[in-house]
Amino acid sequence: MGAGTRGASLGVQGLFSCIRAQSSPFLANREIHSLKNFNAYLDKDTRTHSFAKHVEGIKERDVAIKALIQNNIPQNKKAMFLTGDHSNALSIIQGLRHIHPHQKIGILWVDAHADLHSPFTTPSGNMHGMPLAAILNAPNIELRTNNPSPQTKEIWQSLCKAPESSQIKLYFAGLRDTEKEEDHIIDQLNIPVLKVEELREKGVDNTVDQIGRYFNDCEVIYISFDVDSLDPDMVSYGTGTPVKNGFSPKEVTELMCGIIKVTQKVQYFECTEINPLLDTKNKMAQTAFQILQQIDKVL
Ligand SMILES: [Mn+2]
Repeated sequence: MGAGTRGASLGVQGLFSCIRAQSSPFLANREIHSLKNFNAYLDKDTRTHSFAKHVEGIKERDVAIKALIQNNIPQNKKAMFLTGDHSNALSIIQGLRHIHPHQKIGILWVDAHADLHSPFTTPSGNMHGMPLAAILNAPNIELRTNNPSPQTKEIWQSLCKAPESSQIKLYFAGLRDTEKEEDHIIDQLNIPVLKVEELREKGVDNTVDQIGRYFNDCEVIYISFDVDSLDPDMVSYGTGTPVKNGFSPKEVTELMCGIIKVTQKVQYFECTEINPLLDTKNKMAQTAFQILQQIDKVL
């Protein structure tokens, strides 16, 4: 529902297919909770919500995601979230803030995009570009380009609500396709950004130390891995918004595993935006599964 291109909802099935094709024990002995599919909302008229497409469905899913987290993930439990598009992260992180109401949560956002748009600035209306603006409650009214409907504004505001005592500290990795409205928030809130070239110049160990230090005052860390952080020419175009010149699978694996090992605070890991309909032979899901296996060993 959050993506502009259809097919991301098949991403998790694509991942499960390749796990099963390899007869991997990855899914065995694991507590698995699934969410129902809300895609009937894709067939509804979206004109009321042109600056937050399918936001009614995303709101219904928000309630379901938060309930799933509340009922199944106690505060000390580790969890891996496999999602269709990146709008899910909005509700996952807001839900996790309810089970960590007094803690500072570090977020490592591994993505080609900053996902910092709001209904007031979005050029597309696609909500997978908005999760972080909701989480940071940064609607960016000063740079508004759109006039969302009262109905959109009301639902958007409800998605932005989180326990006030929970704090968020964000670090970007792999950003290379942002808009000026997003750059404004990055500057304003002083959010650090690791570029692909910077990782190559400094090396993984130095980079991991630097990010680890940044998260020193966080009690728990969430890594959000959008597969479009990967280089499509090296890996696959099986994702909704591919951007050239991204990380290699090895680089992104070493970076994320390094953060997990150095901080010992990563409790939540998310993998998102695999789109098998845009892929050849499920290559993106296969690559993501290789990465997930490495993550699972150290998480
Ligand atoms: Mn994203």
